[in-house]
Amino acid sequence: QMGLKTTLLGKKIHYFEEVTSTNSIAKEIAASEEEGTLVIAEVQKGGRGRLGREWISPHGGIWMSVILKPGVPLRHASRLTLVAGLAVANVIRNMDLDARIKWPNDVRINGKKVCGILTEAKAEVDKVDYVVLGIGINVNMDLKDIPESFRAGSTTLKAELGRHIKRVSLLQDFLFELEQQYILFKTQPFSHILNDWLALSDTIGRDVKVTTPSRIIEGKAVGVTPDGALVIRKADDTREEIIAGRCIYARS
Ligand code: BT5
Repeated sequence: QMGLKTTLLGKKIHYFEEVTSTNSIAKEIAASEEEGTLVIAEVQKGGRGRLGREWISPHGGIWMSVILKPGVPLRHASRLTLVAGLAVANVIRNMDLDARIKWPNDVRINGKKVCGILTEAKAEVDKVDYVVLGIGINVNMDLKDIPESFRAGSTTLKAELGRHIKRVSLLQDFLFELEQQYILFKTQPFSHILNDWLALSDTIGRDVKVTTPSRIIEGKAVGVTPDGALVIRKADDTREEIIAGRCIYARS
């Protein structure tokens, strides 16, 4: 037994030694599962990032997907990315590490990525049937387990703390925190969560370059809309809202 402190999240857990992607499995079973069901694996052979990118998932990390059925309009599904990022950042900060969130989905320590989040939703007309919240946390891997091309921008909790971390306790703490944030998400105006998110994000105020599948937008990140879109003020002083993209901080 996992000894979970949650009532909803992790009530049912599908545990695997090895999968292609926990998000893919979660999406396959989501329709017939209750909200809160978890898919978790020791290793992912085809871990996915956003926009077809890969997520390196060797032994020692936490690779999991949470099935949620918040019944919100599809345009609000991306809010859950912020909810999950906030929960991960809070839990890592409780370990005395200075975790910050880079819009939209990276949790980083000293500028290095320790966690990524992949939110996938299915909607009927406008209301979501389910949201699969995929969360990858680099816990006990050695940096050499991360391919050289990604290593410079990545870190693990073990590398930051200089010790091995008990993954089960971390998972318990994280699920508890995520459940708290999810309850707030469902019961409070989203501005409350957004304020907490903004306090932990280091994106606002930065000069950024955001790449979307269709174009590149450069400017200063000046805010986040209630749906989690990044607001960029461009050189010509016009503003643009970007719902999804890869954000790179310009050197300053
Ligand atoms: C993400 O995408 O950050 C979302 C990652 C979500 C992973 C979870 S694990 C459980 C669930 N099942 C899945 O298949 N996925 C989810 P994105 O923002 O696109 O970032 C991807 C980029 O991060 C890659 O192109 C690399 O540069 C970098 N990267 C890949 N693996 C990494 C790792 N383990 N640690 C740090 N950076 C990594």
